[in-house]
Amino acid sequence: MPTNRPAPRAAAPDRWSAARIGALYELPLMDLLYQAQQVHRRHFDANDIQVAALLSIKTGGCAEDCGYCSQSAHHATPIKATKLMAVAEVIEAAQSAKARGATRFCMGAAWRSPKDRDMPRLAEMVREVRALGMETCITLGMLSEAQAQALQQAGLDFYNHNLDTSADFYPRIVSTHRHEDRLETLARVRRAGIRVCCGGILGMGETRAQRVALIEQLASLDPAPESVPINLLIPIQGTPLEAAEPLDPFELVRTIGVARITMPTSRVRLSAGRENMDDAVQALCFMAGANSVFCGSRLLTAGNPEAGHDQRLFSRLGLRAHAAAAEA
Ligand code: SAM
Ligand code: DTB
Ligand code: SF4
Repeated sequence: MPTNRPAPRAAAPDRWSAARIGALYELPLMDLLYQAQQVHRRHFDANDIQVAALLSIKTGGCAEDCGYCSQSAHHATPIKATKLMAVAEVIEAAQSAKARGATRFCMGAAWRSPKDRDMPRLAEMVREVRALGMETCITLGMLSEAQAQALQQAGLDFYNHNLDTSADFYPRIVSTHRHEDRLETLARVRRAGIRVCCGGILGMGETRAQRVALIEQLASLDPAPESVPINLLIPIQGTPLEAAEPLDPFELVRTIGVARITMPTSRVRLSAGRENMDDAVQALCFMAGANSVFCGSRLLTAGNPEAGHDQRLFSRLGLRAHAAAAEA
């Protein structure tokens, strides 16, 4: 018998549980790629790729002990510590990146967290890069509420702060801060009204279950990060992870596909590790939903493919560099 009772409330939006994410990983690769492409095409132009440039604005001498990082003062790597760059130097680098086709400019500092006295200079960098019409992203370590607000005031588009791996594996990689500290900074960035760039590193010896847990945590941030960098470990001599077992490239492809499906509107960035990656593997990553890369022969301290190589690859694949940048 028909009733005039209101229809039951719509079910709560899908939560990506570990079981559901694990099931995506278990799919035959072709099925996972097909599903990821369908999701990708609903939200993005499948042949569009964003080109980002990266600049280390303060290199080395970091107090933290992240086991993968060339810039930690705890590891014997050849990286020399530098002071925070002058604004003019940063602008010059941003202008030349823009001339090479980058629409996003990411600035990275090897800090546990910035000092308050550095904030005015950092804010100026953000303002000036943005005035060039580029999208801005910065990564400075842990932030206080006031520091996050100062960056927002300067017009920062994205703050990068990675969870890097699952909460249970994190203490095996870093001992000088906690996974929860990362979450607290992410919450401050959100409260300040800055979009979040947050992802991780694969190939540090984590299990698939730990990769599942990382994606589960990223996808259940509310809202999910608008930008999700997936880094493949670049083993750095002198770090505890210098001899890490290389990851099966198809596991990287799967992780990108799973990130695409679980975070459908986020830009998934194929970040560190492309220098040693086969072009065909990169093409599979783009097919799985990656739609941004760093261009230029250096990341922060490690190598990256030459611009010419990337241009040829994009042209062989019919990929077009994304034109839109930040609204001035
Ligand atoms: N100090 C800040 C922090 O830790 O958030 C910002 C700089 S830190 C170098 C930025 C990110 O680079 C890390 O979170 C990590 O994901 C990535 N990264 C660093 N070294 C890497 C390596 N050897 N291989 C792959 N990714 C790496
Ligand atoms: C991110 O997730 N990857 C970029 C960016 N955010 C800052 C950094 C990659 C660093 C790779 C190692 C190096 O250059 O030292
Ligand atoms: Fe420092 Fe960031 Fe490197 Fe960790 S990842 S050692 S916090 S620069």
